[in-house]
Amino acid sequence: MDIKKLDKTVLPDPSELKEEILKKYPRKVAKKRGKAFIANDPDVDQEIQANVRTVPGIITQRGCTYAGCKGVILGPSRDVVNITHGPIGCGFYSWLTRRNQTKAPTEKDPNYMTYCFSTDMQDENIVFGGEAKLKVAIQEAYDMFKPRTISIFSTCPVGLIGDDVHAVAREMKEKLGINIFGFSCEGYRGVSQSAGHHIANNKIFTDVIGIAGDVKRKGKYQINMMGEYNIGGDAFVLEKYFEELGIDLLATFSGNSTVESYESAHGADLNLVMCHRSINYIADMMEIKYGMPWIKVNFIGADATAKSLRKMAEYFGDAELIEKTEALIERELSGVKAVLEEIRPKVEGKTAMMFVGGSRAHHYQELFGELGIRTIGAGYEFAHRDDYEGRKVIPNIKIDADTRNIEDLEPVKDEKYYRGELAKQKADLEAKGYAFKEYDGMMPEMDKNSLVIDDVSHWETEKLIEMIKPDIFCAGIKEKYVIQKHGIPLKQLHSYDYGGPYAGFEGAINFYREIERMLTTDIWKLVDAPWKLEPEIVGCVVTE
Ligand code: CFM
Repeated sequence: MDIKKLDKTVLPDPSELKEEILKKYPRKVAKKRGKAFIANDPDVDQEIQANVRTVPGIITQRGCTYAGCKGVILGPSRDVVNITHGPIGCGFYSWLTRRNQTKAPTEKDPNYMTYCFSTDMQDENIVFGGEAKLKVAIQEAYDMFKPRTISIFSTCPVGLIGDDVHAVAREMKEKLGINIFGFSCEGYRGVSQSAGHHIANNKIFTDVIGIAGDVKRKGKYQINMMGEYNIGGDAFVLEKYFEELGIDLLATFSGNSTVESYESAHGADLNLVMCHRSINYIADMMEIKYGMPWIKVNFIGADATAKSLRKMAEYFGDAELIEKTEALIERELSGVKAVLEEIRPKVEGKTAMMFVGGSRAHHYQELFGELGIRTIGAGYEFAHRDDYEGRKVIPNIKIDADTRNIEDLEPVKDEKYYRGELAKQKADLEAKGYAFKEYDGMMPEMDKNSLVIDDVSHWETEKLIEMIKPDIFCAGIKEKYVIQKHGIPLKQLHSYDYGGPYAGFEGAINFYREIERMLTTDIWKLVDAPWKLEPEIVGCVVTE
C-alpha cells in the first residue's frame, strides 16, 4: 500500500530567497554559509558543506562533543555510572531529563539514569589538577552503588589542564575489579556533538563489546538495534514487534539498554542501523571484527516500518518468519490506514520544515509524507555529507584537522568470534540484489527546489519563517518559543514535547494525531509577535 501521494507541483526556485538571507552576512561569512545552503535537485549530485566549524558569532543550535558522547550514546544505558569530570554545570545540563526512557526488568536491577554524577570541579582543581578528586568520586560511586561499569566523561577544562582520565580509569579498574573507562570527549574536541558520537563508539567497541566471550545463543534469529535511543518510548514499540516475530534483540545501542548487553552484542546475526550518523562507526567495525553485516532501517513512518521489517525478514530468509512479518504488517497497517483516512484530508497540502540533529530531519519526512504534508525545507545540525548525499560520497569527504582530531580505529578480524557464515550469507544475498551497508541520505528523497540547510543559524531560521511561513516547524527547545511567537506551531523532534512514541505503526498513529491537533487549532491565528504590537524599547529624548 502506498499511503503517500505527494503533490508533485514543482516548488518555486528559492535562489533569490537564499541571496536575501545571505546578504546580511559579511562577504566571507556569506560565502561560507552559501555552501551549506542548497536548492535541492534530486536528479543532480549536489555537494553540501557539512561537519565544519560554525562561524564564531553565529548562533548555532549545535551541541558539544561531551553532549554527543555522554548525553546521546552512553547516557541512555541504565546499569553504568556515568561520571562527568568537570564543573557541575556540564553534569547538570546533561542530566537525562529529556525522555530517554528505560525499564529495568525488576526493581532490583540497577538503574542509575535518574542520578547525575559529577566531580564538581572547583577553581582549585583547575589550578592543581583534578585527578585526585576523580579517583575519590569513582571510589564513592563504587561504594554506594557497586555498579559493574563506571565511565568518565571529560569536559573542556579537563582537556585544558591535562588530567589523564584514562590513567585514572586504568588504576581504579585494577583496584576495584570492575570495568572502568574514560572518554576524551572535551566539549571543544570536535565541531559538534557528532565528534562525541565517534569517540563513544570507539571506546564501547574496544572496551565493552565482546568482553562476555562465549555466549549461548538465545534463539534462531539474533539482532542488535543500533542508533535507537528510546525517546518517548520508541524502543519499547520496536521491542514488541521483535518479540512477536520471535527475534531476539541482544542489545540496543542505546535506548532501554544495559552496558551488560553490549558485552555480548558480538553474538548477533545482523545489526539494524536506525540513526546512521551516531552509530555507523560501531556497525562498520563490528562487521570487520565479527563478520555480522548491517542494514539501514527506518522505523519512523508506517511505510518505512513495513519496509524495514520486510528487509529484516528477507535477510533471515525463513518462510515462517516472512509469513509472521507479513501478518504483523497487514494487521498494523489496517489500523494505520483507518486513522490516516480520517486525518489526512484535514492536513493534506500543508507544508513543513524540519531542522534536527543528524537523522530525524530525514526520517520524519516519511510521517509528514504519509499525511500529505510536504517538507519544503530541512537540514541537520551536525550530520556529515553522507547523511545528506548518501554513503557513496564517503571516499570524497575532505578530512580536515577537526576530523583528524578524532581517532579512526582499525579493527581486525577476531580469530575466535568472527562468523564466516554470515559473511557468506551476505555475499549470497548481495548477488540477488539485497543491499547492505547502504544509506542514500536525505537529499535524493527531497523535492526539487526544497531548501536543504546545514547547521541553520538562528538568524536564518527567523528569516525562513518570515519569508516562507511553513505551516509547521520541527526543531528543538531552543527554537520552540521563538517560532511559536511568530504564530507557527513547533513540534520538538528531540524530546517529542513529552509525547510519543512515534516509532513503528502505533507511533505513526500517535504522530498523525499530534500533527492534526497542532495544525487544526485556531490558536496560532491569535498569536502575533509581541514586538508587532508594542515597541520593544521605549526611550525619550529631552531637549532644552
Ligand atoms: Fe541520532 Fe538521536 Fe538524531 Fe543524534 Fe541528537 Fe537525539 Fe537528534 Mo537530539 S543520536 S542524530 S545527537 S537520532 S539527541 S536521539 S534527537 S539531535 S536527530
